[in-house]
Amino acid sequence: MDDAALGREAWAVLDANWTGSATVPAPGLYPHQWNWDSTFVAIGLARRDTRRAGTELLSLMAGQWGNGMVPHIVFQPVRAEVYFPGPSVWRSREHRSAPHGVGTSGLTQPPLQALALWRIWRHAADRDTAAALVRRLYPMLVAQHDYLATVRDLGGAGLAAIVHPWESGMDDSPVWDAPLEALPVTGAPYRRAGGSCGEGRPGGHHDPFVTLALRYRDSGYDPAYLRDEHPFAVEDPMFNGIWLASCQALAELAPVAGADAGPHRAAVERIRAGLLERLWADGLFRVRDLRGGGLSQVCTVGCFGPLLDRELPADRVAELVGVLESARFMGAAGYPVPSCEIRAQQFDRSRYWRGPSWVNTNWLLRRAAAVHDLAGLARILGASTLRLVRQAGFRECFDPFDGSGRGSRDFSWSAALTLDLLA
Ligand code: 9WN
Repeated sequence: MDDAALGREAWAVLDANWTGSATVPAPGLYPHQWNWDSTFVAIGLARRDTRRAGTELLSLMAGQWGNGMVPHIVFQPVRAEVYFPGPSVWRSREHRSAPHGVGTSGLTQPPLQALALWRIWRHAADRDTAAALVRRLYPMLVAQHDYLATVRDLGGAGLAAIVHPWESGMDDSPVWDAPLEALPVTGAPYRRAGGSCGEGRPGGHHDPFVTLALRYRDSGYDPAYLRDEHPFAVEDPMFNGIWLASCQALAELAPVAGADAGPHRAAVERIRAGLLERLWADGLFRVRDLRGGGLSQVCTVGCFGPLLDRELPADRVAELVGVLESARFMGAAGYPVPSCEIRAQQFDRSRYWRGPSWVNTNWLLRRAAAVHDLAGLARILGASTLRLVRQAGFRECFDPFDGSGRGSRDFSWSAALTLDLLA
């Protein structure tokens, strides 16, 4: 299939998944607006359609809570209870800080929005529309970053902690196995519907997932509860690497919004120092369990998140790229980048975030390669991602050895990021 035909197919997927103000991740299984899915869609549209990319971000931010949190799901009213856990579980509307016109989850996802806005700004042909969008979104993004820097600095060292695996966007990654196994045993009053687990997902993880969400909800989404009692608190290199890149983006957008870039530059330094001091061990960034588990031994695609920092010291970049290109990851995979290192006992080529390759993480690593002037690596990541979607379609994820598709079909971020790769 030539580039033009692939592009047309990508647009068709995005149009089919468009609700009129947002793009759902895929037909069927995911009928609402998801935080980082929508933001990847905005990134994919940045060079193609400034207005639609902006609408995507604005509709997500309509779910932002008064405390700055951007929720991981903004529910579509018509299909409210199709997905579990739906709005009746999260009960966001009962919380004083949540928006009242729209139902949302009570958790967040990686803060990619400022990076997306920067790309829209950078590529927009219509400068006035882009500038107006920056001015509108800038205060919302500042509030989001303030929330992360205060409520989520559970380790007290400048990094944001996630309080549920769903917040990582990589739900069943093996890095959560140990913290989940260490959870106190409690009753699980809700069982997640089997259908929501989808192909290849370990249903066994979902009871602790729901229990954790309910405990946080029942605290009234209380920051003091998160700090003192919540049993899952983890510093994740991908979440924080994305946050750092978004702080760099806000520093560049601040003058457009008539604001001072200084606080964003300070945040970049703080997050970088936290990443290097707290998460770096044995040649890689690792996940830190703040509830006593220490640093994770297993290495996943998330460990490369801090490569998004264009000022990461060159020796660290070289070490990380060495691991990425080795037989632990790209070197032994036909279709990079496997979501878990191939030699790990937990590696499973067909199970969701435990082995398959994903278009969104390939895109992030390609971006990381580009900011470090690693043109060869960026080219390989772009070309192999296009090979995957050409051969198997816009699937949710892919077998890293034979490239066959896994999970949902017509998956929005796979289509949208393809448009960016083709541009
Ligand atoms: C829970 C929507 C989301 C993605 C995540 C992916 C999966 C949800 C689920 O689907 O998570 O948020 O139902 O398992 O892991 O990255 O945002 O596509």
